[in-house]
This record gives sequence, C-alpha cells and structure tokens, in this order.
Amino acid sequence: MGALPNISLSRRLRRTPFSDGVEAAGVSAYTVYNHMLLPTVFRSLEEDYHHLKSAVQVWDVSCERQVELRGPDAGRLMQMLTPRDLRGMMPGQCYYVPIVDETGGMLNDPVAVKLAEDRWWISIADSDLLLWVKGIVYGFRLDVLVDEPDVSPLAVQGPLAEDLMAAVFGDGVRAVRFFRFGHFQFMGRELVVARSGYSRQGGYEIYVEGWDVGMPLWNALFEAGAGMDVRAGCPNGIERIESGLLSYGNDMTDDNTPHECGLGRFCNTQTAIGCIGRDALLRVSIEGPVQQIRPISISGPPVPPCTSAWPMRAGNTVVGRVTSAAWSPDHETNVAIGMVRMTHWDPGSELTLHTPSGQREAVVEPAFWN
Ligand code: THG
Repeated sequence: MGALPNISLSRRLRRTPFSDGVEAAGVSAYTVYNHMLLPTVFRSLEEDYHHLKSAVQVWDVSCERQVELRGPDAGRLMQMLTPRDLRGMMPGQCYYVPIVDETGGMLNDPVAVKLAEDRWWISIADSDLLLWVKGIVYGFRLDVLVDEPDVSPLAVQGPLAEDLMAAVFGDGVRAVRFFRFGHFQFMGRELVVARSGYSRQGGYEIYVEGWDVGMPLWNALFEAGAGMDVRAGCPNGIERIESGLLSYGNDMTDDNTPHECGLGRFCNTQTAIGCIGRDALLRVSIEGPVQQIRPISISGPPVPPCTSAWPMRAGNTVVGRVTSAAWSPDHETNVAIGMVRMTHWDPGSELTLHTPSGQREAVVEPAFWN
C-alpha cells in the first residue's frame, strides 16, 4: 500500500483564529468539519487521551460554527427546528437539541445557546444547517435575521480546566453550572463562557467573539497554565467513544430519527408544538425505534479507524453496523458505537463484526464506559 495522500489546503477549507497557535503547538492531523479545519491529533491519539484525562487541554473547536437567530420570531423559529420543548429554557442556559427535517430525520445535533428571548446561537455539528434555517425563515416569512457570526468556540477540557479558567477569567467561572453560561471579561470584551464541551472530563467552552481576540486568549491560557501541564488538544476519538458522545455524519445521518440515536430523552414531541417533523416523530415515539445506537466492545488487537460502516452479523443476516471504533488503553479493549436492530440490541448480545482487519467478535455492552 502507498502512503495516504495529503489534503490540499485552500480558502474553501477555512482556517480559524487559533490556527497559528495550533500549528505552533505541533498539530499532527486535521479533519474538515463545517468546511473548517479541526485538529484531531497532536502527539498521538493515545498520548492525547491520557493527558486529557489527567490534566487540562485547550481545544480549537472553531468549527462548531454558530447559526445566530436574531429578532422577534427567534424563539418561535428555534421551536420549529427541534422536538425538544424549549418553553422552560431561560437566557443563560444551553440545551443539547436534536434538529429534524419534515420526516423526523436528524439534520444536526447542536447545542442551542439562549442569549436572550430574541437572540440565540445554534452551535452546530457537521452539516450545513444555516441553509435549512434560512429556507424556513424565507418560506414562513419569519421576522428574524439568520447568519453565521464571527464567533469561534475555544474549549478548555480536563480535570484541571476549572483552575485554568479561574486563573484567566477569575473565580466567578467556578460558579457556572453544567450547560449554563455567564459573561466574562477578556481584553475589555465580554465573552460567553459555558460549562460544556465534547468530553466527559469536565470543562468549559469560550465563545470567542471577534477574530482578533483569538490568539491573545490562546496565549493567555497557555501562560496561566504553565504550572498545570496545559497542552493544545482536540476532541479525542477514544475518549468521546468511551463517553458515548455521538458524532453527526458518523454515528447518525438524516436517515436516523432521534429515537434511533438514543436522543429520545431530548424529545418532547407531544408538547413541542410547531416543531417541523412532529407528526412523523409522534408515530415513532409511540411505536419505538426498530434499531438503536448501542455501546459495542470489539475483541482482539486495536482496530483500524472506522472509515465505513462495518456490518455486524448474526449468522448470515446483517443486524447492525459499527460506525465509530477505537482501542481504549484504560479498558484494554476496542470500544465502539454502533446501530443495532431490536432483535439483537440487548446487552450481552454477541455478533460477528467484519472489519478491514478481519472478522471480530462484537458484544453489545450495558452502558458506555464512563
Ligand atoms: N459544544 C458546542 N457545540 C458543539 C459541540 C459541543 N457542536 C458540535 C457538536 N459538539 C454537537 N454535538 C454534541 C454532542 C453531545 C453533546 C454536545 C454536543 C453533549 N452531550 C451530553 C450528553 O449527551 O450526555 C450532555 C447533554 C445534556 O445533558 O444536555 O454534551 O460539544 N458548543
């Protein structure tokens, strides 16, 4: 086999306010997410993993782009987009919200940030949600402006995240609760700082408003964290599978309902009046899904990266597919996320998995590894 080719860089593949810092820190691999660079590895996937679980990392997650809704119809529009009931949501809160189309198919699984009654950010996963939202606004003649503002999230994740954030923003950040946000000063600017992030190691996300604040904030975090072994990091492919954090485009697509994705707990289809796709979801919420995402362990040595859905069989019948997989150093087995048919989704169910490195035994686990 020849070496894998490089990806050519160009203007279409957007850099971020932190790219200079990321490259100086020695990024060794990127992926593309929302047409933007997203680091995936610094030292090695495993070294990054151990460090994330023991210290603190600064992540350039600018690719979590914001779709901003501004105007009198912003709240109504937000409720049209999601089957999660938003009536109890207050400014200062973040909600993980499935976004579905008219058939109940998943379009995105973002974090909604309620800045004010008439101003929201939708912090999107990897699909062009802006186009769907602008189409709805135009079609329904809603009184709301929709655009992608100059906002780039920077995540601070790991057990020492709170100490590092307090060193830069003051002790006030310690009081921010999970999926809440506050406004904190940096360089004379008010930034939204939320307790959230794409890991289960604890931490924050800073919604960096204004490209020019990017590198000064990046540098301030590394100066303040010198005694904490702070490093540049990124969402870690091993940790996020252990944690059961889903990846749109990998673990789910618009062919899946939220219920198939195990996101039924974020749907209130009965009371989410006005939600597009509500009728379709009412049907599946009554009957239940016939396939669902499950934690899967895979026997044998480390598997290669999962770049296509690997079929799982019971006898000769395909009864599921693994969509993400990685070797877990802490659990000393391959951990994975897969979509499994109802007949074989119970914990302990043993299936035959076909990977590029041969046939393996796959077992449906009772829970993710956190
Ligand atoms: N943070 C922000 N934007 C994002 C992500 C993020 N956009 C892209 C992507 N990640 C969206 N996907 C997710 C997936 C999972 C979670 C957040 C965003 C998440 N889920 C927790 C869970 O499932 O247990 C908590 C959900 C809850 O309790 O409300 O955190 O990471 N800004």
